Amino acid sequence: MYDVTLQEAVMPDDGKRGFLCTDPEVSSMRAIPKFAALGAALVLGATVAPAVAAEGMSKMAAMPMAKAPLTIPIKPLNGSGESGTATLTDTPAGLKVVLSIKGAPAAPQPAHIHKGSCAKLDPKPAYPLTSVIGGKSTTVVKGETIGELLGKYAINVHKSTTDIPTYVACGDVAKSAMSKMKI
Ligand SMILES: [Cu+2]
Repeated sequence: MYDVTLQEAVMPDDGKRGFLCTDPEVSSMRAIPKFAALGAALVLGATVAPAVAAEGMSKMAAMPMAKAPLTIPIKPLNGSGESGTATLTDTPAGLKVVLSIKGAPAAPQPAHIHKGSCAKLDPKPAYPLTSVIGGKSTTVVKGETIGELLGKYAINVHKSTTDIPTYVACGDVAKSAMSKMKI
């Protein structure tokens, strides 16, 4: 577009390398519209941005109430003394599952979403969750929603990586669990 000839040059004063424009007309005249256009784009960007933000806000306000997080209690099993909560949130990336367990060891404890309920659990994991370490675990399960899991799935925590068969905590993905929970 611009017929600008650039020439590498060593500045005599400090020895730093730089680029010099060899055509005085190009540097003084033709280069100006380019910067003027850039300035206009910046001004335009500044005025457009709030409009985009406002649109985003209205979209958020229009989201259904199902987007509200669901917190379920995680109850101890087999005398583990481990209990806490699982907070499920529908996000654009998938179902976010955050486990917060008290009395958990520092060593990793495998955790999953299983089909069924804590009382009658399908032993085969439906979705793996990030192992609980020090009582904490956060996972985003792609392609899942609270609505899909509600009343049909449970979240369980296993004793250790070497003792998977022993369950230490479990919580049913159910809305009724919320009312039983002490916040
Ligand atoms: Cu499991």
